[in-house]
Amino acid sequence: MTKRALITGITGQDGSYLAEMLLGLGYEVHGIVRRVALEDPTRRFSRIKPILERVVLHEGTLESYASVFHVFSRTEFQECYHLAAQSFVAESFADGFSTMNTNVNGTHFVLAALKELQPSCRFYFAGSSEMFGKVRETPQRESTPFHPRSPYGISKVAGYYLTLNYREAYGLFACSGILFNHESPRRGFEFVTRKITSTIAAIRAGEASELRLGNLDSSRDWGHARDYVRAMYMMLQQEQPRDFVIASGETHSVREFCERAFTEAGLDYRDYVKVDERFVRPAEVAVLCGDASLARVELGWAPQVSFGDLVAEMIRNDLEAYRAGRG
Ligand code: NDP
Ligand code: GDR
Repeated sequence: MTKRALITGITGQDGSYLAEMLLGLGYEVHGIVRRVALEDPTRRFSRIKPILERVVLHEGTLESYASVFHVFSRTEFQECYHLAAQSFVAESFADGFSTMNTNVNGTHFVLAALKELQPSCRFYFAGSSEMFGKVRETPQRESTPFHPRSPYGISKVAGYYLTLNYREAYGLFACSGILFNHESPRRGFEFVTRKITSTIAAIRAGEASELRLGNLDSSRDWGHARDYVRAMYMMLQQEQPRDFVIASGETHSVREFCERAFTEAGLDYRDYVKVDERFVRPAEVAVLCGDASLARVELGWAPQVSFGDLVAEMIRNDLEAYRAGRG
């Protein structure tokens, strides 16, 4: 029987890679998209353009239980990957209320609709290393206590516990991936890695002269999104639902990312990078480094793309986009 999967957030970085992977595995892939996206398909569907004809899109928003309920009342799914969220940490300081609304209520709506209508559908929640925040131990693993440092991090802790509660209280096959930062040429432009690589391409094209960043000393455990969506899929194929940390196990500072990326483009980052207080966060997560041993042992998951290859791929893509007039 063909398996049917629903992806919330299918237009995002992870949603687009996951949709491609599931189509490749023979799944029928459905996604929830917002009305604003349907009205602006050229821009909003850019990541899923190559697969648009092969996926089924449902208009809906996470802001409304009725909207989510409606999707589950019409089609039966075997797997649900709940990726939709306000995912930009800095924005969550600017508007914590809407971040909470989308991320906490949105997750609760999906879980409640599943329990009501499709209790046998397997559920994946997109948890985050931001839940560890002010870290209590390094590297961080599944048992490390949470100490979120932003409304976004708090919303993900709430989503994690909602998922756990629906598993324990109602027997749903519901699990959370605690994913560390993962990037790609499809990363949104406001996230630091893409901000760096796209600005370098603009500098090379003579359209920018500097790169203004916040905290250069913060460090992240960066992997490639394609590797990380594979882990999401693997989590839903387990015999029993269980939560996993997904990480590369390496940490690099923002400064180091800059150094690599500028060097890759034949430039010296010290000539272009300026620190700008506007990009410094009210509370920062200083260093993240994950321990994905459990996923290696239990799921057989391991990342395939190294930090160096990730930076090179992102730079190549942005330089090429400028050359082709798509910058
Ligand atoms: P993106 O920001 O690229 O994508 C977010 C998606 O959520 C988009 O499809 C967006 O739709 C959708 N969305 C946002 N708000 C709503 C809403 N109110 N109703 C319906 N859809 C909505 O995120 P990523 O792909 O990078 O991340 C996927 C998930 O994983 C997120 O939950 C994120 O928090 C989490 N995560 C990401 C990590 C990373 O490093 N990338 C690490 C750990 C967790 P639209 O296109 O219309 O805006
Ligand atoms: P993060 O990603 O907050 O880790 O969340 P982001 O790329 O935004 O920041 C990473 C680090 O870089 C520092 N930084 C800057 N960040 C941005 N965006 N812009 C800047 O100019 C800048 N200068 C320095 C930040 O302070 C931070 O320390 C991402 C998102 O995908 C979340 O949804 C996800 O849950 C986590 O990764 C894991």
